[in-house]
Amino acid sequence: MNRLRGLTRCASRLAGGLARHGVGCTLGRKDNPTRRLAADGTSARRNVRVAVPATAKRYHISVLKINKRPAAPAGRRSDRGRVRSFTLIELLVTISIIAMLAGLTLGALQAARQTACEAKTKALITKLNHVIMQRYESYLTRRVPIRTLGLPPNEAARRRLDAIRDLMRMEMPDRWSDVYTTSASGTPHRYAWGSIPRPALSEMYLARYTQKEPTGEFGPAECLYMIIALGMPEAMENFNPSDIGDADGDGFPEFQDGWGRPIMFLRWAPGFTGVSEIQINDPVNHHDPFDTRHVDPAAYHLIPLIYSGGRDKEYDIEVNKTYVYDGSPYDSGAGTPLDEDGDGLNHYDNIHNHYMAQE
Ligand SMILES: [Ca+2]
Ligand SMILES: [Ca+2]
Ligand SMILES: [Ca+2]
Ligand SMILES: [Ca+2]
Repeated sequence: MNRLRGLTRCASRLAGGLARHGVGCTLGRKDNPTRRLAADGTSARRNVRVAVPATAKRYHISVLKINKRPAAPAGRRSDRGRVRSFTLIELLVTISIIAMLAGLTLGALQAARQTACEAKTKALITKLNHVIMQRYESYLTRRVPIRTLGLPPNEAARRRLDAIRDLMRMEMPDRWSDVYTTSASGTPHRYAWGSIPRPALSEMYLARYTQKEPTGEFGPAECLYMIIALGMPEAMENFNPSDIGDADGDGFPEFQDGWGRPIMFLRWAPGFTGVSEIQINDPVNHHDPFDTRHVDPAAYHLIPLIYSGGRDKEYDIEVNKTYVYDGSPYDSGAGTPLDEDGDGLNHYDNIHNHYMAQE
């Protein structure tokens, strides 16, 4: 019993000492605490057991939460509820990470959009190539209204070749001057040989032109649309309304690429020979198929060029607007890479049919 009293006094002194250091505790029997010492209103507790002999009744000291600083006054937020603010560096790092992630996302979206534009352009040029080449190759067997009876074979072949080229120019114009003028030395709106009226399709083009005069911009693209819309109306079902627009608002539509720019057209593009993979300046091995008797020894196979400016929307391909056909398809220089705006050649990203025609 004396030992128990001694132990109680010891525990009491310990609790008092803790209380002087801001530690709240209770002292009493475990199942019935009898005294509370220096309680400060906190809730969390942990137990400190005091070793006692096995014969003694168990006492325990419950050590309440240790408060190093006084409890917050009423009406003031405690540490637990206080929101920790960011430092400037943390804020800048966070903004940088967000900007980097946003940049990556926007970059991926932009790349996907460009890929979609390229795919649309390639698909459209493939269709245009199919339609135009059908028309172009039909001239291999087209009859022309010229008289060659009694002429030497080569002379007859020469006249027929000239007439076919005249017919192509009139039925497949790639500039408005092909519609409203004639060859530099020929009869207006007629074949070079003889006084033969221009074909009916060419008359339709002229009527369309005189109805409302187009602006000079995008003439080759407007001619491409007109060739198909007026000359091959059944082929128009291959195209969607979204493939067609009027970039210069002159009432003469154009087929438009994935970037909304007109798709250009050159019936003959001799200057593109150095760029093309299928048009080779080799009159011997790639002779003009319309010249069956080789009456034009320098003539190599010309293939219509259908092209988009590509991602940068710049064509940088010579059209030679002032050129007027005068009997030779090879002297216009049309199709030659040309720095139109002085910022360097931008034709490398162009999309055209001189690659895809091989696929
Ligand atoms: Ca125009
Ligand atoms: Ca137009
Ligand atoms: Ca380009
Ligand atoms: Ca350029």
